[in-house]
Order: sequence, then structure tokens, then C-alpha cells
Amino acid sequence: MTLRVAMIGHGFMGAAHSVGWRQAPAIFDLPDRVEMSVLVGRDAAAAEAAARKWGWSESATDWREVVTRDDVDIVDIVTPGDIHAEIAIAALAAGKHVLCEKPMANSVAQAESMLAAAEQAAARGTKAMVGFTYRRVPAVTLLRDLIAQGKVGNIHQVRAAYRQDWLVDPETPLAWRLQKDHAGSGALGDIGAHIIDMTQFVTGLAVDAVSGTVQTVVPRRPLLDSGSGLSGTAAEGYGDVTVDDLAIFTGRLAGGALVSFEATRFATGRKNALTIEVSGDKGALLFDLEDLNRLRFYDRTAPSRLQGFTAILVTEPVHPYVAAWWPAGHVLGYEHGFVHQAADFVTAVCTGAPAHPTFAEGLSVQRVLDAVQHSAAAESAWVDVHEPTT
Ligand code: SOE
Repeated sequence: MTLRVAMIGHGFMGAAHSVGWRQAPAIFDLPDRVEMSVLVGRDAAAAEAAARKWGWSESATDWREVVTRDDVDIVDIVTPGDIHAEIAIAALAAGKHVLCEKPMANSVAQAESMLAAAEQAAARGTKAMVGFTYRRVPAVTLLRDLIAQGKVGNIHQVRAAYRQDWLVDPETPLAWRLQKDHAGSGALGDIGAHIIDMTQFVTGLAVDAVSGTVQTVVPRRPLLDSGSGLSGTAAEGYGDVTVDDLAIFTGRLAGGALVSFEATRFATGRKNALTIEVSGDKGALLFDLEDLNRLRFYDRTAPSRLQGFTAILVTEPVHPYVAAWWPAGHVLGYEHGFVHQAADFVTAVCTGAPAHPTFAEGLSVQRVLDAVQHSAAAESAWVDVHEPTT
């Protein structure tokens, strides 16, 4: 059998997902073949150029028509968040398996309706998954496995940060990521969502309550002329930034451990620095995306003369995903997570194996994001994540 994929959107994430779809069948021994069938974009010429560049068989402009086509099995959503819900719900109703970029939606209400659609579709064997790709960096999967095996013991504290600096220049243009209508929130939803998901994923514990603050450092920016935003060029005139530039918050995990979260686009000198450190009574684990082939481990149970953080080189065939790639010691990079994501999703579709992150997990992140915004609006009061906040 061949699984035929339609991808809706073709910006930065569209490029990353295209690499994933193209490489997964070559690198992994997948149960079925994968065909990159159709790429969808609003502008016909741009969609056609992107399809040609990334190896899609054809391009189209009307996602509504594409998600109901008989010759499409998987719909991959890489648009801005404001239309995730509409596309995902239509695709699931049409019986398509759905992979949706993070954050899953722009609001809790949208995420709830997506989960309802996914639950109905699951009864017919249809899969829905959220693209929190960093779960599939081998060192992050290993971190999760080591925690599950008790290597850090009882978790006392987590420090999670995602730091970028692409907005430090006040002349960086007003991309869709800076507009609430399109993005829902700013650094909070775009990169804060990653560290919320990663914390819940690696610890297996839900964020139960939060207290935080958000800030918009540069309130007006030049309008965007062309480009995706991260690398766009400016047009004449200025417009309002309607989202946060940075968000700093504390989370309380089920069981009581505290997490410090920092999501910022104003960390001068930090380009794409995601770090997470989990501290427990038996040990600690530290991951740094800028050094993604290593996982640092502190073993408190080792003789004290041997104690200290050691670096595990996560490049060996015994490590998650690595055996499919190069001989031992040959490092991986940013795009490999997207390949692992495509391979895992195809495997789940073909075998019926669970596809994580589920839409329920996507909704749980959305609830945390929403609670942070409510806390920020209430002078950083603690907000319970599971209570309705609106
Ligand atoms: C922009 O901040 C961004 O592209 C995020 O949207 C992605 O999820 C992350 O992988 C890199 O940074």
C-alpha cells in the first residue's frame, strides 16, 4: 500500500516537514510506501515553486478540496495556528489521518473541538498527532526513558528554557508570528509550547498550576514585505505587535515539584537555545538543543569521588532512532527530528500503534498556555490549569 500525503502550508515548517516525508522512507524500514502527493498554498505560483523544490508531485490552492480527495490519506498541517482547527476537523471528518504542527491551536476552545473530532475519528482507526518534534531528538527520547527507569529518582525541580533573539532588532518586521489573530500568542505559544510539552513528556507529570508574566518589549514594528518573518524584509509603514515577546512563568507539576519556564525572543546571543534540566533525589539530566547529540547525566548514587555531570554521546545504535542512521558516532541535527516524526506517524497509521503527542496532549499544552495568559493578566496570580479559565 502507499500512503499519500497532502501538506497544507509551505513556510519554514513546510520545508522541515518536507525533509521529514522525503527522508523517512529511505532511512527507516516503514510498513508502507509514502508518496508526497500534493502541497497546498494560497498563492499558486509560490505553491508550485515550493512543491518543485521539496519534491511534491503537484501543488494546489484550495485546501478544502484537497482534504476530501480520495487520493489523499494523510493531511499534514503546517499553516499558522489560526486555521489549524478548521483544517484538522475537516480532514478528520473526511477520514484522513492528521499531523498538525504545534501549538495545536490558538485557543483552548479550538483545541477542544479538534480533540472531539480526533476522538470520533479514532473510533474509525484514524490517527491524529501534534508536531512537537523535539520529543524525537534521540537525546530527548533517551532523557524521558532514563527518567522512566528511575535514574533521577523523585523529581524535585525542573528548569526549562527556550531562548531565541530574532526580535532584538526593533526593525525586524511584523511577521504573522507577531500577530495575535494568526499566532494566538507570541514566544509563549510558539516556543513556550515546546518546553511545556517537553516537561510533561519527559517527566510524565502534568503542569497543574502556573504563575507568570508576559511582556512585549517592542510594541510597533515595520510591516512585512516578503519572507517568512524569521528572515523577512520590511515594507513601508509600521504596525502593532499584538503578542508577547517573552514569557517567564513558574509551573507546579502533579506531585508538587516546581518548574521554571522561560520562553523568549529577546535573549541576545541565543539563537535557538532550548535547555531542560531535571533534578531528582538520585540524579539529574540536562539536555541542550545547541548540543543535541549529548545528554548530561549526574548520578548521585555513584561513589562521591566519581560524581559530576558526565556527557552521554547519544550517537550509538543502542540509542533511540540512531541505529537507522549512520555508523556509531556520526552525529545528527535539527532536521532528523522531522524524519523521526514522519516515520513514527506512518508506522502508527499502518500498524495501529499509538501516535504521540496525541491531540489530548496538545490540548493539555494549550490549557497551560491559556493559564499563563490569565495569570499574567491577574498580576501573576497562581492559576489552576485544569479549572476553566475563561
Ligand atoms: C520559530 O520560533 C521556530 O521556528 C518555532 O516555530 C519552531 O517550532 C522551532 O522549531 C524553531 O523556532
